[in-house]
Amino acid sequence: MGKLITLGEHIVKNQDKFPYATGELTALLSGIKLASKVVNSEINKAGLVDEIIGQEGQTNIQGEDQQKLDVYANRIFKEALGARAVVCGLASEEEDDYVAYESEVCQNGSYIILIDPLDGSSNIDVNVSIGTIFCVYRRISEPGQPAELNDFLQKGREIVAAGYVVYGSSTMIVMSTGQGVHGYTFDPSIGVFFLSHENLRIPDNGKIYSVNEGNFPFFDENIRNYLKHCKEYDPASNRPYTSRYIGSLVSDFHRNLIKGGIYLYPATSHKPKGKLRLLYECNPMAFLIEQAGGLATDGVQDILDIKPTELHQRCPLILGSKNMVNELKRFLAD
Ligand code: AHM
Ligand code: MG
Repeated sequence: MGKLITLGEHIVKNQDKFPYATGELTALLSGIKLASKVVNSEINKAGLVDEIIGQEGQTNIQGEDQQKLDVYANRIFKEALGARAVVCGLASEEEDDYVAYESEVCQNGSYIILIDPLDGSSNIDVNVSIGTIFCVYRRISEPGQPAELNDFLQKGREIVAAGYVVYGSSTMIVMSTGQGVHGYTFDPSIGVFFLSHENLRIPDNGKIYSVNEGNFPFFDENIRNYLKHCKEYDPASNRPYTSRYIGSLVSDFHRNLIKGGIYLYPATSHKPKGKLRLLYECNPMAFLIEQAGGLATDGVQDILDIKPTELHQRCPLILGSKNMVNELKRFLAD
């Protein structure tokens, strides 16, 4: 690339192309940038500071143990966005209900955010990459009032911006405001995200399939047949495919985005709606993959066309390279 362009500069350079060019979205994205730097710094200490690793001693609304860094990341994003008065409301995997910011200046904000502050956090204590996932909508309630539930229950098609932070071998923000997907890599020595991956496109064909195959006996027959197909020997169609599963959605997604591939977390007999949450896991990733030229479906319809009914609803997720997703859809149609 040869040019040093920071995330902040790149956002400002492109802000006149944002759907509503008021500067508010630019401020919101700066809030995310700041919070992710703070969270990144804390995550990097996780191996050193024993007290940070382990259970917080609380469970979230879905009955899962919260780890300390989940709680920490949630607080940092909530405070960074609230203090800068850039959103009127936030919904988070770590909050039972949505948060409607109380200050008058926040209530005048045009945007709401949905966030999974630390996804894949069960991987922290084994030094595996984890991430933050977010998406942003225009509110549909009247400005000047507290945010309402309906602001959060919009279809993914209405997303204005979405992205993730991957806290990995290097830390990156990958995001889209609806004009393609761009990646920014963090230089920890000077505390700056630089544009490193401009206009990311997922290859139409890939060779990687990512799924928790331990769930094989609990999948529908069509999914089982597809997984057998992935493993068959057929050089003409580039099979067998390569199996890669980290168990950290952001990391699995990021690899497949760069290399081409398919990620699936289908329904199982004991999780009939799958595991992942529509509003702050599936929708942002579906927005990004479509922006990068790929597809995302729950097996029946595009993820972005699902009308949400609950904040924490789950849904099956299949997403990735266009031709691989279409191939899997043919198995589902059988
Ligand atoms: P979390 O939000 O509790 O961290 O769970 C989401 C994670 C995803 O990152 C990952 O893709 C999936 O759960 C892995 O689930 P499993 O261990 O069932 O394969
Ligand atoms: Mg999660």
